[in-house]
Amino acid sequence: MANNSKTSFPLTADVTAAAFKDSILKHLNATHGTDVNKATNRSWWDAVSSALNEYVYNSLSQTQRTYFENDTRAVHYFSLEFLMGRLTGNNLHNLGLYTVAQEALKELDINIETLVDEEEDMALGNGGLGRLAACFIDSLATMHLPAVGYGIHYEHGLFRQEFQDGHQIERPDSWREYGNPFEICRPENVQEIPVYGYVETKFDDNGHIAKVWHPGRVIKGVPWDVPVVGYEGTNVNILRLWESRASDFFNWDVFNAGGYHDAHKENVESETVSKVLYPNDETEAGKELRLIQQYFFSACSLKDIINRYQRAHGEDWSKFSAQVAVQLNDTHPAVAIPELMRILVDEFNQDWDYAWNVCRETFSYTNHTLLPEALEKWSVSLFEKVLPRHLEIIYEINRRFLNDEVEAKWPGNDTIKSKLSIIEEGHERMVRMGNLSVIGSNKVNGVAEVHSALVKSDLFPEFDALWPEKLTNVTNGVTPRRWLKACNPKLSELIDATVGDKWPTNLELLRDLDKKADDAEFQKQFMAIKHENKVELASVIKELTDVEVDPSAIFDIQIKRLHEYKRQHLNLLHIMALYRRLLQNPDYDMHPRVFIFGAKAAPGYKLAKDIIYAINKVADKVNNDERIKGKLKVVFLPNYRVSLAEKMIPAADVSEQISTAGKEASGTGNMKLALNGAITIGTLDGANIEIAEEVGEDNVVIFGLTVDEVKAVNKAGYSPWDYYYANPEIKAVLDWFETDYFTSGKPGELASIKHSLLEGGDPYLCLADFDGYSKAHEQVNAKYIDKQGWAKSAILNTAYMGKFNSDRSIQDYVDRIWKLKSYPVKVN
Ligand code: GL9
Repeated sequence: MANNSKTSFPLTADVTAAAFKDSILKHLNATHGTDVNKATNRSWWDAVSSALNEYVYNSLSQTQRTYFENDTRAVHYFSLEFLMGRLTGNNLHNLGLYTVAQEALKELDINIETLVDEEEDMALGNGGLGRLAACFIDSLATMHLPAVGYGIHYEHGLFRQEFQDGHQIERPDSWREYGNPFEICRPENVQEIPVYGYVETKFDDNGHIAKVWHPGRVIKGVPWDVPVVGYEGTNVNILRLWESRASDFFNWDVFNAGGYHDAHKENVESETVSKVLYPNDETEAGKELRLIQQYFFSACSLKDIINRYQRAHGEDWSKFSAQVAVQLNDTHPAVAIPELMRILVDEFNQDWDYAWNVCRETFSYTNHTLLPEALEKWSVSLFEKVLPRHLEIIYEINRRFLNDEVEAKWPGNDTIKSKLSIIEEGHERMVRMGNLSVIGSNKVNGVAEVHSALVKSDLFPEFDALWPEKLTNVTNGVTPRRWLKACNPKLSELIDATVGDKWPTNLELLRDLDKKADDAEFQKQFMAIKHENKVELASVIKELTDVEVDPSAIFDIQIKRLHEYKRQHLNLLHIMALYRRLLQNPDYDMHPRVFIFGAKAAPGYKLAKDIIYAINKVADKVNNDERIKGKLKVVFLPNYRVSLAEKMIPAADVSEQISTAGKEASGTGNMKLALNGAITIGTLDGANIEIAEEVGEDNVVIFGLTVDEVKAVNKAGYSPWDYYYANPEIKAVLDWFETDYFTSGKPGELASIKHSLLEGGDPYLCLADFDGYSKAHEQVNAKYIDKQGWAKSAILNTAYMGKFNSDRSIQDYVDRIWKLKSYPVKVN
């Protein structure tokens, strides 16, 4: 590498390693108050971040000024989760400063990789939904689109996972215990958010009804801005995260009146709102605090948007929906709909119909799951307690919707009315946030073709009949900056040398790699890189689990939240079957395999935790069994998170995407793995279907029941016992769970898995798909042994993943929903 090499981006073209080094040294002292003799890794990381931020802040100011001066329409992405991961490497890459920083640090005798490992992941999300939000804001900034991400500044992100004797233990995540260099507090934009209390009905002089909400408490929202650096660094957008604090003026009265305890209690309760992220995965939280979180951040964000709007347009609301698009990431922020109604009607005295039009043109909603347990509902009584005025507004929205729109379409049809009503009648009346979201939005999208089709046909068929244009699809995507360029530098270099270096902003350019798919020399280079990545992952595995794995084995990876529908236990059943085959026949023909898992289970999800425990126990046994001669290894890496994914994905040969058809809305890990040259073994579910279409059927291994077959099986009455008795291997493996073979001296410790698959009815059809899955794995094995054939398929996976770029997803949102213009910033 040339000394003092320069970057290739115009913005940072003149930055030399020498200059960057000087900047690091300057900040080490001037910003962080230490010096080269005392500096710890943490101080060096701080200093590098500060040096980097000089460029970030310059672009940030100019971007915000450009948007303001052009009075741009902008999208506001409302999400309870942003799973950002680490920012140092990402921001260096996006500014084109990574190599410069690497060189500068080398001169200081510091390894850049050790340094970026100092950074805690910003884990303000659970999984795919939160990571999608992070990829989307990266694409928005890269595509020079005016956008703000809005969310919660959780003090604790997703829990840290440890294993104790194979059991998952949750530990608090304190990602910003000692500060975070990538966020800026903005006291000038603090908001006050009322909750609780009661509504008073008043009559004005003309006899008009006015509703006055007398809140029981006010929570202060303090914004923290995280700059979102687009690729090439010209546009820097903002992710604004709200921290809750006790409101000053409200509680001092209580305090002064001698109620120290009461004031303190209220302070604590207010600060609790942004304390923790709910660790649920596709389950409804159903907690008062969660509803308050949803309202708190939605209300803060709307006030913030309205303040900005009013600076340009005063109280002329006619341009509001032309300037402001709000995307609701799932139903979590749906309470923003009645909140905007409340602001327009109660605070700015707008006519109901007028306000309702503004609302409907402003909001759009993305549905991320069909699982009934994830469709949010709040009890009417809770709503009334926390947000009494919003409940009234919801009733009015609902009354007009049912009486006008539904009645016009289906006169006198009470069955349809009760299905479409925002209020679910029953022994406890509930507010259906999904229905509210559809009724209050102008577009509703699913996240992959098959999922969007099911949203129309199964979840919201009547809404689709009522508004045929409203329901649409935007297939998910992932940012190739983080998920190829930054995480797989060796492959990225090879790609640069083969198709040029423009692919990070135009992933379709990878298609040209297909010309090299049959080229023996290129195959060798491609697979050599995969091998080096596997060697690196092997050392991570050794460090984290003390298990030695052979990088020439097939690395077969399943990484995602732990959930029955994702079927980690199907993977486990198959591993146990392989183990059994090897025990029965030591010459059983298979290329050595390493099955690698990463997954957190929701703390209250008992069976998910049992599955983790079972995998760990089977791993212990298998990994230490000399009889199978190292042909089979199983590892479960603890604390799966974004930064660990970045180490696992480049090293995968096989990508496990084995959800029951119809259950995984899209998946995005499937995209990251295929992009890095892994071959998918998967069901026809979510985006797997589109991946198979893009990469071609020779380059994926598909198995299992289709969506329609799953429906048919369930309709006919599925009995897992049939498979148990018909297939001796299934029976043997299931019975194994009840012995103490894997839990010496403690028989029955793993029995809950067998139980769920038999007496429990096997709701996700593991046994029905077992045989197909097992045969698919034989196919994978045969394919791997054909070295050229495998290399070709791996290359073609990388080559044909262009569609799954999150820039393409964002372009679809822009064309179909947001109608935004891009404003590339000229930075000087
Ligand atoms: C999810 C879906 O389950 C995934 O299939 C989808 O890829 C993502 C993003 O659209 O959304 N919906 C959902 O609730 N989660 C998803 O991953 N869960 C978590 O984020 C934990």
